[in-house]
Amino acid sequence: MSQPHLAEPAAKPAPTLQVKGACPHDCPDTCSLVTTVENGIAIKVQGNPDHPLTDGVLCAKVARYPERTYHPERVLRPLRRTGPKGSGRFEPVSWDEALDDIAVRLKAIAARDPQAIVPYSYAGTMGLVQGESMAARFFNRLGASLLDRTICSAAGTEALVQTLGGKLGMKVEFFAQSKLILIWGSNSITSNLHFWRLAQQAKRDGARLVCIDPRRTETAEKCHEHLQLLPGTDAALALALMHELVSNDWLDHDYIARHTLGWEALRERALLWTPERAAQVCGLDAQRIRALARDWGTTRPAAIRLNYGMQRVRGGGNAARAIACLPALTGAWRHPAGGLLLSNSGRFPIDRQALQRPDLMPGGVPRTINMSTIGDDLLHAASDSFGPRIEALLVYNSNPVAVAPQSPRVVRGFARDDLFTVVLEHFRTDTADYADYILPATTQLEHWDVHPAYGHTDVLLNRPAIAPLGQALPNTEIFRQLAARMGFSDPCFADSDEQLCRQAYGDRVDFEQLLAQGWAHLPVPDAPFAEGGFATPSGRCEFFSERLARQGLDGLPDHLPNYEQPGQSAQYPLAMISPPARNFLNSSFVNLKSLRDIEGEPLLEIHPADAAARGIADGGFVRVFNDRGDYHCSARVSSAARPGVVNGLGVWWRKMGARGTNVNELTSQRLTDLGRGPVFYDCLVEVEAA
Ligand SMILES: Nc1nc2c(c(=O)[nH]1)N[C@H]1C(S)=C(S)[C@@H](COP(=O)(O)OP(=O)(O)OC[C@H]3O[C@@H](n4cnc5c(=O)[nH]c(N)nc54)[C@H](O)[C@@H]3O)O[C@H]1N2
Ligand SMILES: Nc1nc2c(c(=O)[nH]1)N[C@H]1C(S)=C(S)[C@@H](COP(=O)(O)OP(=O)(O)OC[C@H]3O[C@@H](n4cnc5c(=O)[nH]c(N)nc54)[C@H](O)[C@@H]3O)O[C@H]1N2
Ligand code: SF4
Ligand SMILES: [Mo]
Repeated sequence: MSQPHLAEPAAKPAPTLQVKGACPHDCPDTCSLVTTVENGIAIKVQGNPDHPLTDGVLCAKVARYPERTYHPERVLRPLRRTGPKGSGRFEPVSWDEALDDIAVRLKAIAARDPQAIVPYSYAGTMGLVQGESMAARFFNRLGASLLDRTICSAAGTEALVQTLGGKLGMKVEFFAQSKLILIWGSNSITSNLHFWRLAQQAKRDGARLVCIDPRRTETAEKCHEHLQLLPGTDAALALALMHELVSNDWLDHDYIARHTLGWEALRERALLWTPERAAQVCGLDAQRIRALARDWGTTRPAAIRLNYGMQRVRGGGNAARAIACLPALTGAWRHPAGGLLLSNSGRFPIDRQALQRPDLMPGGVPRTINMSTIGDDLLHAASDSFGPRIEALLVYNSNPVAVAPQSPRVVRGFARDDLFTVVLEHFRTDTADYADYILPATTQLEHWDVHPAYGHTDVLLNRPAIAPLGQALPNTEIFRQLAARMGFSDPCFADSDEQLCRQAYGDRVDFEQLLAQGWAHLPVPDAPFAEGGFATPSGRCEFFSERLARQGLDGLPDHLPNYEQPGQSAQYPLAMISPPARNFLNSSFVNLKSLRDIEGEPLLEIHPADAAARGIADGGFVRVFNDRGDYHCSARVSSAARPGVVNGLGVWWRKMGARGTNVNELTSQRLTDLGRGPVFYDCLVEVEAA
């Protein structure tokens, strides 16, 4: 625990507080925070040394939270647009003026059809309270369109649901005891730092670490082995591993017989995937596939840390399904340090009925808008199949103009003069520039919340450490006040944030412990599937999914080639992926100078051979383009990129990038095989020196 500032030359000792909170970001680690407050000012944010997984350590981003919180560009008053959309010209107005006008506008639209109003929110905060609680009640009561929140994890989620029965997996702590860890589609040092510490512990105890990633990331460099496959070819690799498990009989026949479904069919499918065939598809050497199969088939305990990076392609759902079959084949689940972890967020159900109150919906279930196609949807005319044209958009906890695919379409949609847009934000993001009203929201240091995690199995409470800055209000309070103006009188609109925190888990979590300690372990089993007990309809690990077959889909996992495959187009010969930059979190933190200075500028990594063929020099300015748009940035000539694949590190604010562009200028709005998720990493481009 940090010491109060003793060196301060204060006449009287400053009242120093240490307040426990939770990191709100969309990161698997969900760290426990300790904020040091002096005279009402947060001076330091540190990792809680008493929370085992956080262990006193934060990433560089959140360690800079005071810089973000007290940033001179925080929006601290409601703002009304005065210039054309996108111009960023606003004037301050009072809360009453803003909320009264917003309510009048929404009432008029709702009188025609409330489904013309669309909420747009994602993972600015993962909190259950400042995320979908009061906001969801508001939109449910209004009868607004529903939002399918697909932008991050939809394909992988659906894959886990179909295969294991839910977002369930190993307890992360046990990775420290694994003897083989496949880090698959994840740059752990960047995006899952506290897992990486466990992997390091395992490595010191003799574990072998293998990274499977098209990019030579900082994580790949520190693993014993790196399989630098082509993007979107993971299912082929997984099937070839199965081929070898079968051929060499590295199978746990007892586990397969008792706890899986569809083995005969999967076996036949796998036998079609010789290592040679997969090697061609993946751009790998067949011998290395064989060696990896041997490792997986003969090492105990063996574990896979899968992350969402590999499911952002056409076949992402099938690929995650194929990988999720691997632990059952070898009985890896028998040991707590064996199996797989993508997400554990389904481990302990949240009381969403209580938080979101779907029973408030006035009519039937409204139409659903997929957040991953917001560009097209904003430009969609009314039709029988689509429903009403979108007339109003209320954005909170998200920056879609920067993060949603195919931004030229997104920008056109947001620029519509007949669209009424309200953005609840901390900053004037790319999205806020298109708002009719920007409403100042509190940050994590200023409000209550409760946080489940997807990379571990603790729940955390976030207490406000400081009073709201300026006129900022929590999202909940903004929707409470809007609800009052809309005439929504259900008593649930009066629930306080602390009450909402308690409702999230009801009495299944000891709230007094959360208040006292800041976090609580959830009661979850150490080895969830040691004795089977999968959450699927059959109770087995479903290699074959009857539910998928009934939807007319393949009941078995297979390799589905990318929509945009390298070699397919002479015009656009390079595949582009756009994984996260280490010092940003999606588009958050891009406006923090200290972090932006570390990242430097928007970059495209390109292999020396691809660069040479195009006369591109390291550090030179390039135009990256396809039929969807142009992205301007600097080239980093590096073998971090494999030949034929370029890496456009994300996700910069457009207005801080060159010529007002970012990497989503190029990505498409096509959707994944399962879950209707985005395909950010399924994208062909060409690059030229500019
Ligand atoms: N610092 C930082 N941390 C973050 C984030 C961030 O933006 N910055 N984002 C957060 C969010 S929103 C999420 S969802 C999580 C998870 O975040 P993810 O988006 O999964 O992030 P990464 O761990 O970087 O994993 C992506 C990795 O997958 C690789 N990859 C791309 N295509 C393929 C493919 O086809 N196959 C395989 N095998 N690999 C592929 C990329 O090169 C990259 O190294 O991390 C969170 N943590
Ligand atoms: N090309 C490409 N695009 C990607 C990705 C990629 O890898 N490549 N990753 C995708 C992924 S995995 C994800 S999850 C999405 C994420 O996209 P978003 O969900 O949009 O996440 P952020 O970019 O972090 O933006 C969150 C915004 O919410 C605001 N915010 C934070 N807390 C609060 C709050 O309490 N109240 C209010 N009102 N606002 C708040 C922040 O200031 C920030 O501007 O991006 C996706 N886009
Ligand atoms: S972003 Fe992740 S690693 Fe950083 S403080 Fe938050 S939870 Fe921890
Ligand atoms: Mo995400």
